[in-house]
Amino acid sequence: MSVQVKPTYEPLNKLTVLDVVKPLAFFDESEHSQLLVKEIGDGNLNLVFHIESALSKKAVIVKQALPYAKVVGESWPLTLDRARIESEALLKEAESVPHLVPKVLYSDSTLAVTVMEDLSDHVILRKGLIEGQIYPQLANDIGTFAAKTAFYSSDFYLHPFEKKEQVKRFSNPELCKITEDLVFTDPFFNIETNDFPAELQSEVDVIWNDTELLKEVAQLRLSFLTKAEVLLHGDLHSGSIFVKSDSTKVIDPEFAFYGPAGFDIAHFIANLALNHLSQNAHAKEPFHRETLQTYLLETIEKTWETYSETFTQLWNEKATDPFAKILGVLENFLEKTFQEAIGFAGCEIIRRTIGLAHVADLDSIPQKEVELFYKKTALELGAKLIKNQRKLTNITELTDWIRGA
Ligand code: SR1
Ligand code: MG
Repeated sequence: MSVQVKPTYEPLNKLTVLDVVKPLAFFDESEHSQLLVKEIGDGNLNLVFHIESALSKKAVIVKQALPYAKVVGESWPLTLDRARIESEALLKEAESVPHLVPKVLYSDSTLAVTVMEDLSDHVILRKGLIEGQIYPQLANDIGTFAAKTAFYSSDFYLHPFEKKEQVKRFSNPELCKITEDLVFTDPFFNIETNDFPAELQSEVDVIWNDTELLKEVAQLRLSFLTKAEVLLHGDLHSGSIFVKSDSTKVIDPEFAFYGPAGFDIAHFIANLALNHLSQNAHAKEPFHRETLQTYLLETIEKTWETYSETFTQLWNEKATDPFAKILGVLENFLEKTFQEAIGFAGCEIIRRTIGLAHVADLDSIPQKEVELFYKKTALELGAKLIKNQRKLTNITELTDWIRGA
C-alpha cells in the first residue's frame, strides 16, 4: 500500500511550479518539455507565474501566496489562508458573473496556490487608463459585477443559515486588518508607515486636526469593521481589474470578506477619480484630456446607475426578505449604500495619496510641483467626500465635485 504524503508549503520557483502544473493535464504530455515559465508578479503580496507551451501557445497563471507581504518583506507575516479565500471567492463570483472573473482551474490550500486562466491578452486597468485608453464596457461590467455579487450573497436573497455559513467561510481577519490600518486608520494619524513628501506636511496636518473629518472616518471604519452585509471583493481598485476593449475581468479577491455594500464600488470610483485628476498632468493634448476625463466621469455615473438598476431588478425578481415589497425599503438601502460609498471613496483617495500604498496615477506625474499640486487636490477632494457624504443624493453631484476638483 502506498502512503500519500500531503505536500507541505514551500514557496515555488520557476522549476517547482511545473510540478504543480504538469499533473493538471492542462498541457498535453508532449508539451511538458517545452513549457516556458516567467515570474510576473508585480503586486504587493504574492508570487505569480505565467506558464506557456512553446508548442501550442496555451498558457496558465499560477498564483501563490507568500507567508509574508512581499511589499515589505518577511518582517510582515501574512496568513496563507488568503489563497483559499481568493480561490473560493473567484468560484463564488463565477456563480453569478462567470464572464467577469478568471476561470479557476485548480487550487491547493496547503501550497496556497490558485491555477487560473491566463489573461495576458488583457492589460491592468490602471496602466491602460494612465496611457489614456478608453474601455466602453467597463462601467456596465463593474456595475454588474458589484450588484450581482452583492445581491446574491446578501440577506435579501440567502436563507439566514446559509448567509451566516458564508460569513464564516469568508472570515478574513488578517487581510481586513490591513485595510482597517492602511485605509481607515494610519493616514489619519502620525504613523511611521505613512508616505508623503515633506511639502505636503501642512495639508496633512489639516487632515490630522480636522475633528469633523475624523469623526466621520471613525464611523466609516466602524461600518467596515461590523457591517457584514454582502460578500465584497475587498480591494476593487484599478489594479485589480484586467481589461481589453471587449472584456473585463476582476482579479485578486484575496481581501474578500462580508462587509458594507458600498465598499467595492467606492474603491472603483475613487481610483477613477484619482486617474481623472492625474490626467490633467498625463494627457498631452487638451482635446484628448477632455475626452478621457469625460469618459472617466461617465464611467463613474454609469457604474453606479448599472449597480442600482441591476440590484433593483434582482430585488424585484428574487428577494426573499419579508420586507422586500414594502415601499421605500430598497430605496433606503440604496441611498445608505450610495452615501457610505462616497465616504469610503474619500478614505481611499486620502490613503492612496499619503498612506503606505500609493497609486501610479499620481506617483508617475513627471514634474514634482505638478505632482504635489494634484496630491493636494486629491487630499481636498477626499476630505470633502468624507465630510459631505450624507449631503449627496445623486451620482452627478459626485461627478460635479470630481470635475471641479
Ligand atoms: C501591503 S498591501 C497594500 C495594499 O495592496 C493591496 O492591493 C491593498 O490595496 C492593500 O491596502
Ligand atoms: Mg491585489
